[in-house]
Amino acid sequence: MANPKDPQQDKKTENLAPHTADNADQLLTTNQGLRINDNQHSLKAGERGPSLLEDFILREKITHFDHERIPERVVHARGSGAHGYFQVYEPMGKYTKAGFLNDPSRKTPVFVRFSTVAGSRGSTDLARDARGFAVKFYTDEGNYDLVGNNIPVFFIQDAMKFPDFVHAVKPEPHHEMPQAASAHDTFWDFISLMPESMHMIMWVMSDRAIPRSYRMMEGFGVHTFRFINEAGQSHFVKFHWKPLLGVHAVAWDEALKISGKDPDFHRRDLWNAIESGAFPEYELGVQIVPEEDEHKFPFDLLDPTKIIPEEVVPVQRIGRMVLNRNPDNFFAETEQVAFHPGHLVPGIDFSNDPLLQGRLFSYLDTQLSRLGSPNFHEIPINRPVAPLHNNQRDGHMRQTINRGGTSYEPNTLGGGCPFQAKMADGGFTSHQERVEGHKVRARSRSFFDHFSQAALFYHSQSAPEKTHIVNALRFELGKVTVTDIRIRMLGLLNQVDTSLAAQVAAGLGLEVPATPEQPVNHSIPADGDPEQFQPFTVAQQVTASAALSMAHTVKNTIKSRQIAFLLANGVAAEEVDKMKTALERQGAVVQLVAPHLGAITTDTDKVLEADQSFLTTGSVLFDAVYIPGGAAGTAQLQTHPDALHFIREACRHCKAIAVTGAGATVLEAAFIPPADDPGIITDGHPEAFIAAIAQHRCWDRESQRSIPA
Ligand code: HDD
Repeated sequence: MANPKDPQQDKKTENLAPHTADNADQLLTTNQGLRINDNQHSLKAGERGPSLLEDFILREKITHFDHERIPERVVHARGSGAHGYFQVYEPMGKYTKAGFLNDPSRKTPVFVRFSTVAGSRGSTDLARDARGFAVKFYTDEGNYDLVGNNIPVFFIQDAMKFPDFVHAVKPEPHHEMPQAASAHDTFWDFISLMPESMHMIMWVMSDRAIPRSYRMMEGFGVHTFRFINEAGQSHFVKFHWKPLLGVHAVAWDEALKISGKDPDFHRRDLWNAIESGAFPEYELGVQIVPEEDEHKFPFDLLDPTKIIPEEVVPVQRIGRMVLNRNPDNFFAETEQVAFHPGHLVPGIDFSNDPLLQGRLFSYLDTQLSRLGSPNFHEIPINRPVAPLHNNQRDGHMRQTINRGGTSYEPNTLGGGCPFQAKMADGGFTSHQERVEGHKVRARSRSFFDHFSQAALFYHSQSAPEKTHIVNALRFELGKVTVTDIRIRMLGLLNQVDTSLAAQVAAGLGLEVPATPEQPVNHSIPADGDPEQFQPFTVAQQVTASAALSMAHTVKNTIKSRQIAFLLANGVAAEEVDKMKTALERQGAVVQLVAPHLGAITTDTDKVLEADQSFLTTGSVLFDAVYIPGGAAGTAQLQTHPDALHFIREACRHCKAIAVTGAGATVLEAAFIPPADDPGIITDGHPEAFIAAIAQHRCWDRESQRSIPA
């Protein structure tokens, strides 16, 4: 019988990894299996005497505790994981021989880790930052890792700059501030000298960098990869993850407040969604480019600061990933999982993107320092499901007990085993790309258009999204203390879009510098010819791309949306029931928020139980607000400062608000006058409310109404 006090332990008993342990009905032991009789007291010389060195039980326990921590990841330290599976829709044999992309009947197990980049392990989920989107596919042919982000481009073009970039964005070295934030001098100092970062800067200053949920963000492999088919033919490929719930973000003011109210907001959201059966789903998309088209784009396919617009090469959706199981143990799984872009399977290969090439060194190296041993592949979460046989031996914490007298190849004493695998047996061979060149530290001129795609992104945004980018830049550069850095940034922004630069400059009380003094690229070698490094611009194939704006995302579902019902004693029970039933039928989650926890009396015999009080929650943790009628209840809310703040803040953050009956009086008390606002439902129609919530936000409200929070 399982321990009834631990629901986590009670949950799952099937398909457990080989080393899974639980304590249900077990006796307490040391790590050597000795049963412990007293876990309360150390061994002492007399009741009030000194502790004895002999106490091996105390020493084992404390020593283990002292060594509980491993170094956090240098980047992507803050993360959350989930298990699930991936299933391809149709065989992709025309392009790739990868087994898991060819058998629609196969459910390939996956483990996904979402993360922020800059913050420490305990930092807030809602930092303005790129999000990691790393997927480990446990395929029959070995583990394949697609180690991507929620943004399709990167800050730099060459891995050589990665440590500089990370040092610049991390807390400043002298005082270790600020945590999980790019709004500080060193980051913008670096960026202002690095024009190649401008496209990525547009993305991280946009709302993509403050997602509503890990379940509502896209993922991208970023680099161009290769698909290789049975015939050995190569196609270039860009990977995408498309969330079925659409791509949605919170407001910046909201992100700041969520960081205080619930720094685990994304982690909790992912966990709760999976626990409740609202499994996150994403479709895997690919953009495929035949080899012969490599040079047909106005940018270099190997440049990780560029996208292929979806209007130019459409994204084909080739399969679906479902995340349906939370980890059993955060440390063992989410913390110890080791991703590496070099974990490949036959049918997928690299391109020469110089950022990717550097990553191929970094990830293995970092696991050695973080997990402490070349045997990290033996940790349960990292083990392939494909059988593993080789002559690698020993090392710290080796688990495998290799049998036999030979550990080399070729051999005769071991019967020649293990054998090299023929290609027909799934043996991996690298794509035989023809390469020749001088040994140089250099970058192709084809990488030097730093502004056209930054402009493409900016021009593709809706009006509210553009405003958010302007405000993000005003915020971030407003935190910069060195005026020269701000001015350099205005010079760069001016080359993306003059009105963007002018608006940011106005917010900073500065003038846009005369352009171009010279769009100097400071990232040049000591003896480099500055002329050679001058950026240029090339017309892109499209001037705007609908796929880049979140305004065009999926807006037809309220599944798993969090709806606050504000109520107090005397609330109209029938109205609560009706709205709750309608919303829950659509998969939304309703929480009753009241001035106090416990029982809430209604206008009938029915008594409701409050889920939250105004003290334990806040509007920023919800997607929408409903205020039911009932004269006594609404009378209380009308004068309750926290209730009024809740409503005004939700309104300011452009959320859907619905009232029924006397609920309208609370809206009036909150000084929210009736207006032509599709997000405020005053006739209480559940259908209208559902439609408004599905829109995610009514962002136009920001410019049309000035409701203070
Ligand atoms: Fe990286 C972690 C994604 C560039 C070096 N990276 C890491 C993770 C993700 C990415 C999702 C977290 C994996 C996890 O959840 O454990 N990184 C990217 C993307 C990049 C990128 C999409 C550019 C397109 N990274 C990049 C470069 C380098 C690194 C250029 C080094 C040259 N990244 C690392 C690392 C990390 C890492 C230091 C830290 C922890 C780890 O690898 O396992 O090796």
